[in-house]
Amino acid sequence: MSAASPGTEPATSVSIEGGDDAVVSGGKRVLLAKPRGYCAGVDRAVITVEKVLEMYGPPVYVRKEIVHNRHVVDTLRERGVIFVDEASEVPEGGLVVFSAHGVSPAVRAEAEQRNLRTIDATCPLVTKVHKEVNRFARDDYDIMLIGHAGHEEVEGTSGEAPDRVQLVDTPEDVDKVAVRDPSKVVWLSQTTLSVDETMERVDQLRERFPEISDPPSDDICYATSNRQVAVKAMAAECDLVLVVGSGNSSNSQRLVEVALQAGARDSHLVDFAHEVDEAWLDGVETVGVTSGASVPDVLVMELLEWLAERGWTDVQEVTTANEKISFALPRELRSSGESARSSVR
Ligand code: 0K2
Ligand code: SF4
Repeated sequence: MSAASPGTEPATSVSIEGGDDAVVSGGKRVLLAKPRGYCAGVDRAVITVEKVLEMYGPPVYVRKEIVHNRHVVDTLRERGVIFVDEASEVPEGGLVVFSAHGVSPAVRAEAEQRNLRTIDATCPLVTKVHKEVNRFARDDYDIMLIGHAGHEEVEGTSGEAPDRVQLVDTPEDVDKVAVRDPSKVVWLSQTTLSVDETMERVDQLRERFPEISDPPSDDICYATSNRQVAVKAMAAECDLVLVVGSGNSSNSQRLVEVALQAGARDSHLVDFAHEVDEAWLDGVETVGVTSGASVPDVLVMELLEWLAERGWTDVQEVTTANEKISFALPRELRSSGESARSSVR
């Protein structure tokens, strides 16, 4: 994995800002990770749905959750979005948005067959992995796709070349894969995995297939890895790390695991501040706070208020990188919203 992600300015050192230990009683403090929350692909996907609603009016259909966040999905549903599991649930001729996690060619074909109008909110960094799968399949490679079984992104990516892609999720999966020619094997990955766990899987694969090729560029995206670096920088100082994010959000779940592996005494994933169990705070002085790439920052602000009401008023931001990246909207929507920011934030 490269040291600096594209679109990211690495902080020259870990900076901690905003605290004043002298005025804090009982050593209670919050370390707030930066970067956290919305990535460029999520912002683009949420704006896409908002623009489609604005331009065409409800009902707008979205296949699967546009991003894996309960608040975002509930808010858009209230505005007239109908979330469906499959394109087959959209009325003939209707308008459907594909989620940020991407879709397989079979899903596109089904939509076309039903004469659906489609708008694709797949993150460009997911599309990049689809293109890699196509390229290596064309060159007749066996592709080891490291990712979580059943995750929508993995279903879409492997659907590009189902005969050539084998999924590697658990350590045991490495023993199960079979290749035709050990000199023509490549590993690719889901964008939202734990960087460290992925490298463990790669090491295992390399033991079996010493000639395995690496992806042309990192598949785990800048946002996923930056959020892991930030939580790692503060975890060892934290008695508790609270990660705001939904249970089905891979990158959010990974932040809990990374926090624990990096030395946090305890860590939990919560959708909303009211889900924090007061018992988690027993004996706690330093609370770390971060959020997944699909999480509007308003939810983090609510958690900080909740903590402040209980004495954690000293908030120090721990900055490990400054993200500058943004993506253009899907072509169909560009003229009306190029510089917009999503309102569900
Ligand atoms: O982390 P996940 O892939 O489960 O997805 P979200 O929580 O929706 O985060 C945005 C990532 C979307 C595509 O990579
Ligand atoms: Fe794109 Fe990464 Fe965000 Fe997924 S987490 S939407 S790949 S930027």
